[in-house]
Amino acid sequence: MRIDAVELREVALPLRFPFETSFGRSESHVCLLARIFSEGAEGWGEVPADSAPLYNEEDVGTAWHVLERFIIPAILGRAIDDPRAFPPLVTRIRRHHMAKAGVEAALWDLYARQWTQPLRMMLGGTQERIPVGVSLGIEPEIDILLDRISDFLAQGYRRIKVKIKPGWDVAVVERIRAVFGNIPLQVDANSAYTLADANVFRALDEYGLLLIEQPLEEDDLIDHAALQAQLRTPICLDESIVSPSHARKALDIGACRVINIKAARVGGLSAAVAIHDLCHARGVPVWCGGLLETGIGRAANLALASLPNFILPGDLSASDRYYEQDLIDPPVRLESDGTIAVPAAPGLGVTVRLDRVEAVTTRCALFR
Ligand code: OSB
Ligand code: MG
Repeated sequence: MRIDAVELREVALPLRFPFETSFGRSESHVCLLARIFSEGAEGWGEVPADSAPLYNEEDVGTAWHVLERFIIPAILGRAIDDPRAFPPLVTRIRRHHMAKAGVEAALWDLYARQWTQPLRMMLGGTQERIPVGVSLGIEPEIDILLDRISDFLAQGYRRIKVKIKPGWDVAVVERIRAVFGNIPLQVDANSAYTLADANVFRALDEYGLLLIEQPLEEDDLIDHAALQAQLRTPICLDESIVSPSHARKALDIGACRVINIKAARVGGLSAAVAIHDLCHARGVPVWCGGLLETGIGRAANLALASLPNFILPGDLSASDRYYEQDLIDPPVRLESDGTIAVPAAPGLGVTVRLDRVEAVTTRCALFR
């Protein structure tokens, strides 16, 4: 695949409902879309960096800069016959994982289309339907959250994840258990606590949660190991696992018992598959996380989540969980059994609606 040109777009899609985490409140999803042109074909990838560096250190501005100056020049005019040849071309560029992951996803889309296979097959996926859950943000009042939970359970979502932060934690979980009983439930702190808050997690340990996601600092493994030793509930790391080597080290020292895999956080689908394989070999379950992706990023996440060790329900909700109108046809839909079908058409397996992409584009450039 000769890389003829790369189109970069910044887009902003309004969210149907504001989404609040311990690091802030979002009313729209701001991301970059990479479209790679090769020998008459094209592939799409999403860079789910937000408008501010709050989840990790990237935002759409840093991603654009690094793509324009370093990542795109490293591939333009080159023949890349396999997307696995891309990471070595950009390893000298430190981090900027979301920026790299968006380009790698577009290369995978092109590659799978060239083989007329769904991306799932090219990645070694085995599952055709993914059990999915929903991630629910912090609300002004618990009753609003309870209403939203009953709505999503009625739609068929298989597990509920709620965001927590200091002051919105044990009492919230207690109310959810009181109202909904023993539903599959987990919490995500997005790094809002320190080891000095261990008592909060010992209290949460009594509620039979599936897991506690990223309780402590985003760059920490050591304190997570100390906290995990005090809990029966598995700790699941998200922000702290930025590469296969971080995953290995976290498992070696007992910093977590579950990993949330996001290709965007670890530098691309190849690294995501490597973390999946490592966890599989060690009997550690994984699940596919999300970053509010449009259908373009969501389709790649679904293909990844089809690998055999993605055992726990993913944060892979339907298009209508976040968007009035997604950028793809058909939109991602929830089946009545609480699963989502992995696209079966070649590549990402979805059709990008250019008219809708144009309508939400705030910045666009073509590099050739
Ligand atoms: O920590 O998993 C997270 C959204 C934005 C940033 C970080 C996270 C999230 C979510 C939502 O929890 C996942 C999704 O539904 O896409
Ligand atoms: Mg998380």
